[in-house]
Amino acid sequence: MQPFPERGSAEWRLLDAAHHIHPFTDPRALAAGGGTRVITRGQGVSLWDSDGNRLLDGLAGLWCVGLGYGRRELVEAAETQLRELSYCPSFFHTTTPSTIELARLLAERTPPGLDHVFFGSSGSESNDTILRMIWNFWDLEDQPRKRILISREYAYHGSTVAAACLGGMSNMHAMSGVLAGFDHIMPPYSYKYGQGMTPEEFGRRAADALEERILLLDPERVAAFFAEPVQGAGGVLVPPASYWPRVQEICRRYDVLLVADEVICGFGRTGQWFGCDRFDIRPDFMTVAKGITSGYLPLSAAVVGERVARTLERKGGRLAHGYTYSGHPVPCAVGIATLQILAAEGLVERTREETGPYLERCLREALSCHPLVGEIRGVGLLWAAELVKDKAAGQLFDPAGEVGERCLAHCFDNGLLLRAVRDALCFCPPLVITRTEIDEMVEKAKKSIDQTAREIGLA
Ligand code: PXG
Repeated sequence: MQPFPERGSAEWRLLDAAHHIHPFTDPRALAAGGGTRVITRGQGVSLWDSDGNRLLDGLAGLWCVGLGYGRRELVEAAETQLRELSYCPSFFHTTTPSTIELARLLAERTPPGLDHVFFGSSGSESNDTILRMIWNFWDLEDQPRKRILISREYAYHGSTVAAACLGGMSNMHAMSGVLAGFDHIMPPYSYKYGQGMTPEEFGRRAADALEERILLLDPERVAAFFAEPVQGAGGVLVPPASYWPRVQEICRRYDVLLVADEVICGFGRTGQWFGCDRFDIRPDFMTVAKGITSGYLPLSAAVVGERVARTLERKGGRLAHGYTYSGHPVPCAVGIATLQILAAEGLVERTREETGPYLERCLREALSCHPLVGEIRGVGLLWAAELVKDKAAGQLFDPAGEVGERCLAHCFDNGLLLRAVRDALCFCPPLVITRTEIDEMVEKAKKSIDQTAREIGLA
């Protein structure tokens, strides 16, 4: 039974405006746009709103619903666990079978040497966990001066205080400042920073920015480098092949720990189980969340590599860190079921060999020659089409974001949910998407881009 009454769309909108604060939303813009869209149902890659309109979800919720909506197996996994044991802490020398089993499965699936798992409920929490472990690690290794964290501009690592400082989003820094000890370097965003260079050259240049910063700050003070294999919410920034090998070499040279934030890239998104597999990255930590439960329930994990795990175990004593929901059995049960379905249905391979390449082909055929589209970039089922002011000159819009916003509104009206990062239209559909649904998604996106181009006089 539904625990709330039936209400019409207008009433939901009024109540929402009165009582609900939306994340990353300007309330005045929300009101000016007619209020919130109330989503009531989902199945596969489709969502329906309270007015009965169907929307194709091209963003897998918020980069998370890998298996699509309405999966019976995930609902049953949650229900079975809820009936059997609805909660149990992991604090007092206790835990549950689903918690242990998911930790085992993660250790098995992640790259070699990443075998120890600390659970949380969000990517932000797990990045905070990792950060505390890093500082603790360097203290235990008698290098207490190693405190500085480096990440990249446009990085998103979460919204807790530490994660917001770690991220490189200027609007977030503007809201509450950045604590000392967090530093940001240029991201491998070739369209913006790499014009005139070959991808090989630019990849090295972007990686060298890390070395230059470490030297500037003093290697003895730099604790770790946090980075996504492919920056997702930064606008799907795919690094050139030369980037990751060099970044890893630099981290090793200056003994800087490497954290791979796999919150978006994990669980098949790039056509491999993890972005680390795709780019041959061997990090000291991995952050996972989102796709781990296909977004059905909140769950995240800090996966800890051998070097840090050994030090914490031998010298760390009692870990002074933990969340009420660390290792919660219900999301863990859904996580197990998610991993099982990903494997049983071959969704990682399918993304790599079939749907990913098909999406790329469709995007290139539909949009490569479009006067508004400067670049199409991506990997697996994670893509972006960068809308630009001057395609011939490789020039972005300034200020950024207005055209992307406008295009997104057309997408909505055309029954397609996407995300615009600045002016990059991002595609991150559920991994279960079919070719026919990919056709529909790209067709609707093209129609919306055409409408936008006409409006701004670029068609
Ligand atoms: N790391 C990465 C790489 C993420 O994408 C987080 C950490 C934080 O996870 P939680 O579960 O704390 O949200 C994320 C989350 C956007 C958007 O605007 C993206 C995310 C969250 C909110 C908005 O695209 N990613």
